[in-house]
Amino acid sequence: MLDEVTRAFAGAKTVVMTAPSDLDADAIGALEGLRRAVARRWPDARVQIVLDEPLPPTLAFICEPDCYLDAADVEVGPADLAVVVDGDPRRLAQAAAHFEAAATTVMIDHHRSSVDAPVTARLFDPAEASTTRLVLRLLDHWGVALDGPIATALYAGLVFDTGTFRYRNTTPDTLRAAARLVEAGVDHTDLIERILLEQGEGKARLRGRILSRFQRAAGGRVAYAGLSAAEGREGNTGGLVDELVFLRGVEVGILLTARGQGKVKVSLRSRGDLDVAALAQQLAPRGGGHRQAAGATIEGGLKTVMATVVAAVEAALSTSPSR
Ligand SMILES: [Mn+2]
Repeated sequence: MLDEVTRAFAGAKTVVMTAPSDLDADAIGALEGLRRAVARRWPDARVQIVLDEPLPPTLAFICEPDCYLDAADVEVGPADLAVVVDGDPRRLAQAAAHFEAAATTVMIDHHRSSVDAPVTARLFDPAEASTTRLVLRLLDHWGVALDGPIATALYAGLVFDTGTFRYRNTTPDTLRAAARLVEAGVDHTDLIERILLEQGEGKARLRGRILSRFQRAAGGRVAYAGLSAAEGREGNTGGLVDELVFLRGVEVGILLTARGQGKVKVSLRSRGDLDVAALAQQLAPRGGGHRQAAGATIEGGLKTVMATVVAAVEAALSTSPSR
């Protein structure tokens, strides 16, 4: 996989890179680490990053914000190589035109639901904690030495996707990679405060609403809460489902956020045996993610979708013994 992906980069004079929406620290960290590494390894290559949504302002400090362009503002020209990181290219919107116009396509990803993505070459490992860990593998293969900005970008993805080394995807290799990145110049505490601990006032208030209104199902093994479309606009809901799954006795947390236009965003977290990526795929054709953290967008009203999803989780749990 490393050789095939390296050959794709080595032969490219023009490269377009992207990541599907709901950009997080792993997606931006992977794009930035890769952008800087390509600039060092193949300085003559022209690299453009095109996105379907604006760069999240809270992540601007881990990258060079001017390099992140709106896919709709960039003319589609057939690049030699298109790269998608941290997600399936079938989830791209405007950026899909850029991706599909390229002669060669590469995916660097760890989402198990991306396994059958239609690309020329891939660096894919669903057992890997973050996409930035895969990018570090590639940098090592290329002989690109770590510097402060690259290490910071890669570390951002590693701490975000492991919840600061708390989730089950944290392995001895994850911690060794983390140690290397910190040695290369990451400010560990500053980065974790900015990426995981600090929150906007809107998000803090949403957290309060979720914690004051959640309900339980399946004999207490499930905790779920819903937010209206208006509430969902008050703040970023990323990661708030963790408040539900880490309630004592709970194995599956479900956060449902109405998105307007008859759609509901569903976030699922599991800390038992239930594979929520499989469940998300069953609930919606584009649903998916990781075994313990997944999501889907489902058509319908908040109450109807809530009833459907809770029933699906209860049915799935009924075949597995409680912890
Ligand atoms: Mn990721």
